[in-house]
Parts: sequence; structure tokens; C-alpha cells
Amino acid sequence: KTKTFNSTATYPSLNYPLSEIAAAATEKDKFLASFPYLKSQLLDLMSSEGMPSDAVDWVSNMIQRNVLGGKLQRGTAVLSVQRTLKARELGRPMKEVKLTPLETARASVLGWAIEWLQAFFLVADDVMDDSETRRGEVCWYKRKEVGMIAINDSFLLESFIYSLLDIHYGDDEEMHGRLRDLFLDVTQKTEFGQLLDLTSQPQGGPIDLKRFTEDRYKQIVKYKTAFYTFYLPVAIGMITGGVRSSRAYQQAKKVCCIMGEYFQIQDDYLDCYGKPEDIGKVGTDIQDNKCSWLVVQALKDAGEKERKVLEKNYGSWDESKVKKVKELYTKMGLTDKFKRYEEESYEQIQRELDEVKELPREVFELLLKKIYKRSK
Ligand code: GPP
Ligand code: MG
Ligand code: MG
Ligand code: MG
Repeated sequence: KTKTFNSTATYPSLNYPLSEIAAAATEKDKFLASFPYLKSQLLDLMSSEGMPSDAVDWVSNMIQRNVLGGKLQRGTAVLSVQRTLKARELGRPMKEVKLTPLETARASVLGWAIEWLQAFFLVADDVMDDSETRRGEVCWYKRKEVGMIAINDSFLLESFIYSLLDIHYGDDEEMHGRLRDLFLDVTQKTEFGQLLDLTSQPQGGPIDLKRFTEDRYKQIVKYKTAFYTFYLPVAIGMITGGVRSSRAYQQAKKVCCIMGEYFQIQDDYLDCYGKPEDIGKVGTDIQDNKCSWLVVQALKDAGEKERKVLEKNYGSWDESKVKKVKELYTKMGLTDKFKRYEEESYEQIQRELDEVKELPREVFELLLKKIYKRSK
């Protein structure tokens, strides 16, 4: 039977950076300490498969440029969730509880697996969304030496999630199975969401504004964002923390979906109003004809005149048309509407947390604190 938080367990074949983790000051630095080890284990795997050194070098560079460079919010969340569950198990306040270096290393593998998943999604999403920049750099597929090789790179990034699980959790069949099934399930849900996102308007127009409904919007963001951004780190912490009650997973899913909706509404708002130097990307939602929170809200208040402006200008890469849409948003007061939504949503999440009995409230509060009123 799996033992949880067994800090005396040894994993002889694995080389964890325990002293680096112990020496690192912050949770983020402790998390970062594992990255080079995990990366080189994956490259070793390629070499042992007989891959030539130029292929190994390609992947090394590709991982470096696509897995790093983000906020690591999802990856480090695994550590925080683990810590809150350990505090509850020990019956001590969270502030007094630390993960041991080995617990940190084991949890970090899973946090990094989410970062690999995120890299897989972003490389592919930028191709699909025709984006220019990501994390302050030119998108991977836009580099002249990459192009459509990016598609295979995104598949490789995904495949490495399962290599990490095999290498680090392969000795524990039950845990390995639960983690693998979770990653597969969340990936599928995200791909359903991406499908809804990409098909919210018919290819090649004409635009049908009736398709931008609030219901459609909610379903898109729940699937394309909430599961992998919030439910995945929480559920991983619960699996490794030994939580087995299905009610607890249901409850976590419910709260995570509400938080995920809030997070994606922020992303949509920032796509239009965020500073590229803060968000590391240039927005494309208006050009891409996306079912964004902003267009859904604009349509709710729009009269005949406003609808016409959207019909004529939405979904085009023509700069002057994009500008007309942005001017309409501003005239309709969408910034204030967003600020009001942000306050209300925070309250709603707090009320929802009052109902959470199966898990410590801190699990979610920590995540919420990181995203509330974010500008990037
Ligand atoms: C965010 O969409 C959702 C994803 C990045 C998931 C992509 C899923 C795939 C299966 C590829 P977004 O396009 O609004 O993100 P961003 O604004 O960062 O481009
Ligand atoms: Mg997208
Ligand atoms: Mg995108
Ligand atoms: Mg976006």
C-alpha cells in the first residue's frame, strides 16, 4: 500500500538535487532546482534509444526555450497543495509546515510535468491562433529554423510527461496509474475546449454573432483552461497526498472550474487591455474571431448600431478594423464591467469555499491569491 509523505523512502536509481533544494530560499527556487535534472533524464532517454546527438541537441534547446520562461504558477501550485495537505495530516498550521527536500523533489517532478503539458499546449496553440509572440519572445513556430517542426515538437513535449511519470513513479503501480489517467483525462478535456474555441465561428465567415453566447463561452473556458490550470495541480496534490474520497475530487473540480473561468476571463481582458511587456504576448482574439469574454459582454449590451460595428469589423487582421472594435469596447464601458466582475467573482469564490469541507480551504486560497487582480 502506498505510504504518503514518506520522507525516509529512498529511490536508488534516481538522482534528486536534494542539497540544492535544501539550500534554495524560496519555494520557486526549490522547484527550479529540479529542472536541469529532469531535462537531462529525458535527454539520456533519447540517447539510450540511439538518437543521434543533433536530435538530442534539438530537443535540449526546444525544452529550454518552451518549458521555461513562464510564471510556473501551475507547477509550483503542486508544491503548495502538497504542503497544505501535509499540514492537515500533521494537524499543524500551514506556516509551520515544510516539505522535506525529498518530498519537494518528488512533488516537483509532477509540477514540472504540468509545465511540460503547458509547453505542449502553448507551442500548438500559437500555431492555431496565428500568434507572434509568447513569453516575451517570438513564438516557437515563427522561428525560421523551426516552422512546422513545431507540431512534432509539441507532440514530443507531451510524450515527455509520460516519460517523467515512468521514470519517477514507475515503481508504484497504483500511483502511476492514477497520475497517468489524470494527465490523459485533463489533456482530452483541454483539447475538447480548444475545439470549441476554434470552431466558435465557421471557417471563412461570414460571422454569426448569435454564436457568441454566455453559455458557449462558459463551456469553452471550463474545458480549455480550468481543468489543466487549476484542477490538475490540485488533483495531483490530492493523489500523492493520499486523498481517495471521490466527494473531495468532485468538490475540488467544482471550485477549480469557477476559478478557471475567472482566470480565463482575465486572460481575455488582458488580450485586449494588457501591456505586451507584462503579458509577454500580443493579443489576437479580435483578429482571430474568438469567443472572448469582451465580445460576449459587448453583445449583451449592444443595440443595432453596436452589433453592426462588430459585424463589420470583428475577426479581421486589418488594423483599422481592430481599432474600431477596441473603441467600441471602450465606449461601452467594458473596463468597468470587468472590474465589477472581478470583485463579484472574488466574493463568489469565497462563498464557494465556505462550502468546501473535504479539503483545507488554503488549497484554493493560495491559488486565488496568486491570480487575483493579476496584470500578467
Ligand atoms: C488558452 O487559450 C488555452 C490554451 C493555451 C490551451 C490550448 C490547448 C490545446 C489543446 C493546444 P488562449 O489562446 O487564450 O491562450 P493565450 O492567450 O495564452 O494564447
Ligand atoms: Mg487559443
Ligand atoms: Mg492563443
Ligand atoms: Mg488568450
